[in-house]
Amino acid sequence: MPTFNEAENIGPMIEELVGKEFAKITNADMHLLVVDANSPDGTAKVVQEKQRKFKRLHLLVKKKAGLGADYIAGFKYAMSKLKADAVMEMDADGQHPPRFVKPMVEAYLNGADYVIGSRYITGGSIPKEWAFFRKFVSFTGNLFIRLVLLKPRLHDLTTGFRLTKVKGVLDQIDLDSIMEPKRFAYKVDLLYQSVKNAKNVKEVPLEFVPRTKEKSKFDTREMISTFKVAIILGIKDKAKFLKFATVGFIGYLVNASTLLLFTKRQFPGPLAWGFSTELAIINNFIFNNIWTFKSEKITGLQKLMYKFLQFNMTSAGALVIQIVFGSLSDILFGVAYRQLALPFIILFLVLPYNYFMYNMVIWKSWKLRGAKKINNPIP
Ligand SMILES: Nc1nc2c(ncn2[C@@H]2O[C@H](COP(=O)(O)OP(=O)(O)O)[C@@H](O)[C@H]2O)c(=O)[nH]1
Ligand SMILES: [Mg+2]
Repeated sequence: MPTFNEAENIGPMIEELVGKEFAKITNADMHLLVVDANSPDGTAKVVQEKQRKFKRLHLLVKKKAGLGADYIAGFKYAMSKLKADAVMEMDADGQHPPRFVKPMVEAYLNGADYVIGSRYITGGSIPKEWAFFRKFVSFTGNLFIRLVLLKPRLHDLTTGFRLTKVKGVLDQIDLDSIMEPKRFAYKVDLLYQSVKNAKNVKEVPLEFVPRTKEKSKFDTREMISTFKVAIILGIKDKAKFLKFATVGFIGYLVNASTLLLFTKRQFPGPLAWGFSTELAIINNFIFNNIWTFKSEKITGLQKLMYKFLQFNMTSAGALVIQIVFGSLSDILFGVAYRQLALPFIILFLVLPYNYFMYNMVIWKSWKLRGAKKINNPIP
């Protein structure tokens, strides 16, 4: 729990979290580590007083280095000094109500290695008091990051309330090279890397409540840096994208050459088009499977058949896009512009569509258990 000038909030927070909530969690050894950025208002003193009452309360006071950097110092302390099995991120100002800690821990005990306290799933919420514009920015900003990072299945990528298993997830991340450690944007990079390492990601609802005193430190600069991190992470996967484009191009060559061959052999029109297109689809499926998405390679005859069928359906979706937007272009610009319209439609619609579907449907690499199972009894 990072603090900067939270002297008023930290006392009641410790009482509620350590005193009340930790007592309800009987099958995990819960500790609170406060990482104070040398707050001039005496936050650390309040914590020290509470330490006399609570044995499982720890304090790390350090020079203010920004939220991300201070969190990282906290993670390192938790891993090396406290031998933590998992760490949580949580604000001190009451915006993350302590009663949501227990379901997060339950999700972890039920096998999740990364748990997201989510404001955008059923049961979660952003403050009703927020003005419409703020709600809009929060939701669309988050949606933008979901799409850029190709993680539309996760609903809250910017939440500050999360649980990370140390072994296999946090200990695989190079914490010293996290992007934007001085800003809130570090959260997006940390999430991206954690989700990559995690085998079982789970979202648990969080009711995000408004801050009681003074205003938020999140401003336009923070927002821009958050988007920046998302975009950089998004294009980091460009090696994969290049392979995808190469396979697509080879698919085109297969399509064109076999069409020529079938035309020479005087196949009936629909057969020539149908066979050559299907050969291109088969080519794309095989090479994407063994090359572009080799780390998510589909194996086993049954799964291959199922995925190949799905792949054909995805390709049919691309066909629909071409028909709809091709016809639209015919109406708007006339048939004479078809040769110009085609590359535009392929480049800006079909390619992103295919890439998205391949990543999210056909070669989906990560597993997300639904939020339904949150209330499972702890085994
Ligand atoms: N250690 C540390 N804590 C910080 C820093 N900036 C903010 N915090 C704490 O981080 C939490 C979230 O900050 P807050 O201003 O409430 O962010 P917001 O809720 O997103 O507007 C609070 O507990 C703050 O006290 C910092 O630079 N260092
Ligand atoms: Mg806050």
